[in-house]
Amino acid sequence: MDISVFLGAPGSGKGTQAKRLSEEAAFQHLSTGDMLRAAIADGSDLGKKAKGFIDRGELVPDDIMIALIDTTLAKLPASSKIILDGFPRTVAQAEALDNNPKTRVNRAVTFEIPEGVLVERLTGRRICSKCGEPFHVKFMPPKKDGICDKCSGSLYQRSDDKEDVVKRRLVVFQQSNSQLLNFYRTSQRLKELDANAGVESIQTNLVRLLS
Ligand code: G5P
Ligand code: MG
Repeated sequence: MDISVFLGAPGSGKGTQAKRLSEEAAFQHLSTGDMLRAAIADGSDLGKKAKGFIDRGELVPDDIMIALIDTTLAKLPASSKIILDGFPRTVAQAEALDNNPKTRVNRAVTFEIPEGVLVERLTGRRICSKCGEPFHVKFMPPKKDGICDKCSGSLYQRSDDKEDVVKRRLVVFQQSNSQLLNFYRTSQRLKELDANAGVESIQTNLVRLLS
């Protein structure tokens, strides 16, 4: 497997860019946040365990997340080119990937962005309930209010994109991010991306970093 992990603050654009690359190039996009939200919508055991943590803006415990990603990766062919969006969030999760030779991470891209822009990006985010396309009420508004440009699905706001939860998510991110960056920096796998540059130019730079 070829595994790239996307690191970066909530709202830094990981999901937006990973979705574009999975549509335009041969990358498989795996977002642990999307998996957990799907589990909550299904009412599964995993969803029941994760919901409280997500709604408070806290991390879901490592043992749950490591088991989820292990099972997901085990089902994929060895030739897969994978983007992990939102995993790992802790050094324990990063070590779990590396401990299995089949899932050792090839590179980690950190989405660098000034913290000041993130609250507005997150509280203004809207997502298509049908195809998952992300929009923003100000920066990427849909052509028709509340309706997806791509598939005409209706747009919704994530329950953890309310301002108080967003602020907690940003604090939680700061608590573990520098250790995670050090983990990949010391093993020469860390690549820095300017994530405050416009969607198209970010994508061009990203493709270069992933090749
Ligand atoms: P998630 O789902 O992984 P976060 O908090 O890590 O959530 P999030 O919020 O999904 O990350 P993102 O994917 O980086 O952020 O951002 P995005 O959706 O692409 O873009 C945000 C907004 O900015 C959108 O409106 C978009 O249109 C706009 N935008 C994007 N690019 C640009 C740009 O270039 N310019 C401009 N102007 N705007 C742009 O995790 C959710 C929860 O799940 C649990 C945790 O509880 C977590 O809080 N969880 C885990 N817990 C433990 N371990 C794990 N590994 C976990 N994974 C998930
Ligand atoms: Mg995301």
